[in-house]
Amino acid sequence: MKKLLISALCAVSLGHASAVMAQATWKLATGYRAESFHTQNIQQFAREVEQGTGGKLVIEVHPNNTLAKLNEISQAVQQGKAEAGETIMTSMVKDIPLAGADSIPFVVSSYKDAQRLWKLQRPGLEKHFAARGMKLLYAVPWPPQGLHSSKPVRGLADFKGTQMRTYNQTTMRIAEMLGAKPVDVAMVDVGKALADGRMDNMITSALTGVENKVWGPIKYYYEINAWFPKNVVFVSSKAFEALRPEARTAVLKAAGEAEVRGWQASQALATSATEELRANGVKIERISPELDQEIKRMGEKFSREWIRSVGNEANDIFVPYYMPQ
Ligand code: PCA
Repeated sequence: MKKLLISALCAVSLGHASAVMAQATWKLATGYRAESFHTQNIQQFAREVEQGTGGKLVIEVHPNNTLAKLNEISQAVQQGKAEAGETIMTSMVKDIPLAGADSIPFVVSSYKDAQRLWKLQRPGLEKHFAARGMKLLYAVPWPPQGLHSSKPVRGLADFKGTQMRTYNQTTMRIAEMLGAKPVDVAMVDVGKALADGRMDNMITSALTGVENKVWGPIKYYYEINAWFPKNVVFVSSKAFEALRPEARTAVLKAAGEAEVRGWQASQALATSATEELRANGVKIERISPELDQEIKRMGEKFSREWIRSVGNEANDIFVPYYMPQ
């Protein structure tokens, strides 16, 4: 009897141990603030994953560059410092040139086209992520990128020698092409850089202007709709594969829903943020047709450089993008 009891007890505790072992916590690093709509969306994704897995998988979100800096998040996941991460895709262009497809100026000018481009970009990107031991979960765009400036911008000459805030290699190259001095400033430090007089202008969303309360130093916003950069959320393949099949399915389901929700939020914020800039005294204007032509030409030069750096994979995206069946 005693023997029986002991073996029954062992079975109970073994059962318990395997349940505990099946529980996992993922640290997810992001370089954006907790209040950012991207981070809020991730928080909801985390809640849905927790519910969908019956509490077997907990995702702990570490915002604001606290676990790893924005540009180092993909390495942090590859090195196992975090199980999961979110970064802006273009932060990875050195390693994966294809990641820059969404930030070529003047290719995409609407959410609908941004969605088409994402569908074409995703398969190639997934392969590159997989080759580095990562699984891509979902991507959400920032609202369209416009030009914020402290002074009116009428022609290319108005960029010459100005301090242009950049947030990655792509925006740095654009600043160079415009004859401006690139000043690297993280999204979370834009307000301070403006207050310190370290920047005169920047190309980013109206939303990023609002989140950093740029009014005051920034007096003009030009809706040039230059590109729709995306943030991408990913996890180490090892962490993902360690999950039970049902948990994997729950993660992918929640990721699909987060993607749809994120695109809707981005689109709604695109309009409301521009209105908020206006309400705070920023003049919302259009650039002159001459400048428009000049920056479009610069966009073409940028895309030629990009295609050269990517090679054949660029065709897989842009042939169907420009010639849909
Ligand atoms: N905001 C981020 C990236 C793109 C955007 O709209 C930033 O300015 O850093």
